[in-house]
This record gives sequence, C-alpha cells and structure tokens, in this order.
Amino acid sequence: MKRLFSGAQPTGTLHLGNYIGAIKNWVELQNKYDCIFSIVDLHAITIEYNQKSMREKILDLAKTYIACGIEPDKAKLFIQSQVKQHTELMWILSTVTPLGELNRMTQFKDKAKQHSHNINLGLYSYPVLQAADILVYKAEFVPVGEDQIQHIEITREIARKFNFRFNTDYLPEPKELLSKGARLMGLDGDSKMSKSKNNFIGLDEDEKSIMNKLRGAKTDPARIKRTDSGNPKICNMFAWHKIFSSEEEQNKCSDGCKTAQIGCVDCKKILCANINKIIEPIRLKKQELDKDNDYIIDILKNGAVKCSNIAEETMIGVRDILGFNI
Ligand code: AQP
Repeated sequence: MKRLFSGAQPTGTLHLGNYIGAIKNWVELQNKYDCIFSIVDLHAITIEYNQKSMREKILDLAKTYIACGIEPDKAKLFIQSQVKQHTELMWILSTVTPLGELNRMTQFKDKAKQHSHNINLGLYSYPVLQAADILVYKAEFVPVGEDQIQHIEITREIARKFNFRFNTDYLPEPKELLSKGARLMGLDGDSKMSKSKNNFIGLDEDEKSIMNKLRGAKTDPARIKRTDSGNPKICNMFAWHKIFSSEEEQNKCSDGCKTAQIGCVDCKKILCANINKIIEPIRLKKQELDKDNDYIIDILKNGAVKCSNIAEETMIGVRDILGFNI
C-alpha cells in the first residue's frame, strides 16, 4: 500500500473545518493507504500555550480522531514528540532549506501578526519540521485542507534540494490530497474557520449550541428583511449548504432566497440539522472514550513504536547519505 501522513495540532477542540478539510478524508483513505496520523505537539508549542493542559489536549485530540472514525487497527496514531527522528531529520533538512522559501510562507506571516509578542524561530521553521514529519516516513500523499498547500509545496522543494545536494533520489516528493470543502470559511464569512478565531463550530457542540452560532452567522448583507430577495452566490451560509446539504435542500434555499419565499433562519435550521447529523455521533462516541484514558494511551504508545521503526529505517539511509556512517 502507498503511504500517507497527516496530523493536527493539540491546540483545542477540532472544528468543522478540520473535519471537512482533513479528518473526514482520512477516514475514507485509511482503507486504501498505509496511513500515519500524528498529534503534532511539537508544532503546537510554537505559540504560547498552557503546559498544564497539554496532556489533556493531546488525549482529547486522539479521542476525537477515533470518534471521527479513525481505526487504530488500520491507521497508525501517535504523538509526534515520541518519535525522535522527526526532529533529527528537521535539523538536517534545515541545512538545505533556502531562507527565501521560508520568507514566502503565508502561515508564518499570519501567525507572526497574531502572535507579534512571540515571533520565535520555531514559528518560522515550522514548515521544515512539517517537511520532516512527512519525509521521515517517505510518505507519498498528504491529505490536508487548502491552507496547507504551500507547506506541501515547500516540502517538495526541500526534498528536491536534499536529493540534488547529495546526488540521490532518496526522499520522494509528496503530493497533497484535497477534499470537497478543503477550505471551509468561518461563521464570520471573512476568513477560514480557525481554532484561534471565534468563527468556528466545534466537534463537541450540541444542536442548540450549533443553532445559536448559526443564528449570528453572516449571510447576504443586503438582505435585511425576510421579504427582501437575497443573492445565494454571495451568502456564506449558502456556500456551507453546498457542502452539508442535499441538492434538493440547496435548490429549496437558493430559489427561496432569490424569491424571498424562505428566510435565512429557515435555511440555517436545515443547515443546523445536517451539521448536527455529522457532529452528534462524534460527540457521543467521544464521551464514551473519555471514560478510558488507558485505552487511548496504549494506542498512542503502540503507534509510536511502529512509527519509530519506520522513521529509523529512513534515518539509517539519511545518515549514510550524509556520511555519518562510522
Ligand atoms: N477552515 C478549514 N477548512 C478546511 N480545512 C481546514 N483545516 C484547518 N482549518 C480548515 C485543516 O485541518 C487540519 C489540521 O489543522 P491543524 O490542527 O494543524 O490546525 P490549523 O490548520 O492551524 O487549524 P486552525 O483552526 O486554523 O488553527 P489555528 O487557528 O490555531 O491556526 C489541516 O490539514 C488543515 O489544513
């Protein structure tokens, strides 16, 4: 089976964007690929965080993966910091990574603005660690949301530089795998749904909470009264319908909006029911998993052993190529 790698940061509850852009895709792919899914705790410390809640957030993310349908018998699940080869390869790759490429990264520019009091080297070299995460497993594919495409491009560039510098083809250039809804906009309609912005629906929310958030979500700003006709093309909620609702429901909302036959609240109620159908089983399964931390810790430890073996095999070759083979 071809191998793929992906991960998410333990920085808080996963949201609908993480699910639609990444995790949902992982669940489908685990039957076709040799899948490695990581909890990337080393990435999460590039911004300020509370170390007292890190353990809980790591376990929470592992439970969410499983509640979403990741099966530990099919995919390897592990914590990034438990496989030391990631950071070893990162250092090596940093010696072939052009600064000019890192300077172009939009995520760094965004995060540097968001965390202007803490612009650290880790935040800047984040894409090099991400490249190491992928290349240490020689993964061919990386299922991610659209926001990560630039980081996969730089991973390919870094693999190319390494191969060119050492006259080898040892590190394969990975490709991104994007899903429908690879960029889910937030409730504000202005930016992508994001943990660090108050524009998300969390995978732990119940129907009431989802509807409360949808009530305040941005629609066509020109449609003020229910009797006004609206333009679905510029309505963020209609973009959500295209992802979450059936064709029949989409037509009902689109035609009804243009002719003022249906109000935004009714369209949002349809959306709420469809989103809740996705989130509710995840929320309930996660509540069950919350009772058994030992089971989760076992899965993560097993995953780390399996991943360390694969990563070490790659690193034996890398060390040899570098001339570290005494
Ligand atoms: N809005 C989104 N639409 C589609 N996919 C998304 N992803 C994130 N947001 C969206 C995808 O989710 C995966 C895991 O992401 P992460 O844990 O690395 O966090 P992130 O990308 O940094 O997510 P956030 O919410 O945007 O976190 P903050 O606010 O802390 O920066 C990735 O595959 C990502 O593409």
